[in-house]
Amino acid sequence: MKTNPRSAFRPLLTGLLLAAAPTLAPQVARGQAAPVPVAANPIIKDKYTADPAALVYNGTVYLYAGHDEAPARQERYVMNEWLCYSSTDMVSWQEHPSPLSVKAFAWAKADAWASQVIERNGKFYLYAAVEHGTIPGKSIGVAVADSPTGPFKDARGSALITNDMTTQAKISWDDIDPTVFIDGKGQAYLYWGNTICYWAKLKPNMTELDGPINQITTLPGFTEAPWLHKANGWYYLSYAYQFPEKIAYAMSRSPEGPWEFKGLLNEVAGNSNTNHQSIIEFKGRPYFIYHNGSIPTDGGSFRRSVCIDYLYYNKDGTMKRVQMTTEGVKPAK
Ligand code: FUB
Repeated sequence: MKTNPRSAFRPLLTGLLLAAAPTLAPQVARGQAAPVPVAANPIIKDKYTADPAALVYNGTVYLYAGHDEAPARQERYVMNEWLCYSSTDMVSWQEHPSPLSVKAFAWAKADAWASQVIERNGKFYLYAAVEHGTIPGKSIGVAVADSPTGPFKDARGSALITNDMTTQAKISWDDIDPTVFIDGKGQAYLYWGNTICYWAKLKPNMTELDGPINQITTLPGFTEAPWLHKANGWYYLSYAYQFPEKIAYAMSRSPEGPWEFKGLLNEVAGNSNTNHQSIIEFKGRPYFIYHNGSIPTDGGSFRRSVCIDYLYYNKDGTMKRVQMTTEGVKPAK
């Protein structure tokens, strides 16, 4: 397998997150110490969490994340399982037992990379990227559960997407970062990729492709981490842009495109070369969920942490640039 260039990245971005906290500028009298902010971000501090994907279901937000387990100073991904948290206010998060590990996919050999869960007809489908055991390269598996907290079981007994199904990219890790979406007519779509953004329809059973694998070619700087969401009649395709990653996005009137590039949504996240967003609306407010590397002192590109900040739309449907903060969000009512 070719070396992933990101493993050689040396982060130089420490402090970006803390620098982006304008609400921390109180009226401080001469000689008085500035108040210490209550840091809601990162939202989980006892584990390193990465690649957030949130699901809103029955008044609760379920947050799925990869588990960064690399020891301090090891600059490589060590990820063996996915994690699951839930909240009814976006501030208090309850941890659930790990819903899935790489071992649940008997055909896979390593790397519990990015995932997303979606509900259909009372079943919960978890799509995740893993390293395939016999077909060189990354692949995408799908697991199913009766509850959003799992436990999930391999839904096919084989990968849904393998590297030999997408030969256009000359890297072995282009089949990662699945995002799944069901439109108003009940058609399900899977989008994924690294360097190339792919998409395909899914059959109603959610475990088989329903047609060819397509490419989206109008996403400048596409690196990875596509995320599909809909708001106000628009479809939004946000994605990790360039490397180190910012988040950019495109808009369309259809989940099949054409996609019009709209620019940047989020800057490089503090002390992490990846960013990996998830966008949801909960109790009437849009949220931008991402990861950074800000946990002192060993946080970084391979020990990441999930953060949440508000997302705002302009009147014309475009999205305002996200302001990453230490304080995070207030309890949703
Ligand atoms: O967590 C492993 C990889 O890092 C993900 O697949 C990418 O999106 C990046 O966050």
